Amino acid sequence: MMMRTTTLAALLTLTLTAGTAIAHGYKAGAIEVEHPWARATAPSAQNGAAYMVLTDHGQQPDRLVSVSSPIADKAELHTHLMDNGVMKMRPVNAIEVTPGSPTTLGPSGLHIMLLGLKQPLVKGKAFPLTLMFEKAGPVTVEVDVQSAGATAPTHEGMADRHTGEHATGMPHKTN
Ligand SMILES: [Cu+2]
Repeated sequence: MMMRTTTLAALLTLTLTAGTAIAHGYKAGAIEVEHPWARATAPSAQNGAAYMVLTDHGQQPDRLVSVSSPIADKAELHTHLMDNGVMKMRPVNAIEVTPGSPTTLGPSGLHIMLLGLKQPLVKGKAFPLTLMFEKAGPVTVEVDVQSAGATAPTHEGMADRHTGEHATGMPHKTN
């Protein structure tokens, strides 16, 4: 038991300091996971989100059914919905991946929610995230942490829907 814990800790330390100079695509069976990334979080932030592109190179549709990461208490599959003119996040049971039609997870759309962060997401670092596909099985990817942007997701709904490239500057305070 002792040894397992130590190994896991060593592995975690290694991956957290590995940085971004790794070729950044992963495969699970016919599923390709491209450029997993996240936004840096404020030190006080409880939650973060991870994004990526999922491509199915096979013949059959597949589904991302669960996610986990050692850096968060819990990880969920989420989408954004408009509710009375306010963008809100909702958990979904699965994210579909269809041959010939890549599924993009990104700000203001489908995303992986990291709940109860054990440490802030720091720009320039990376963290492991395990994706479980219904057919293709599990794959662990390294998520690159990029700059915070002006509108890091919060869990209560997002006032600013335009979270794209022009977002710069201060990390969003989430509590
Ligand atoms: Cu969310």
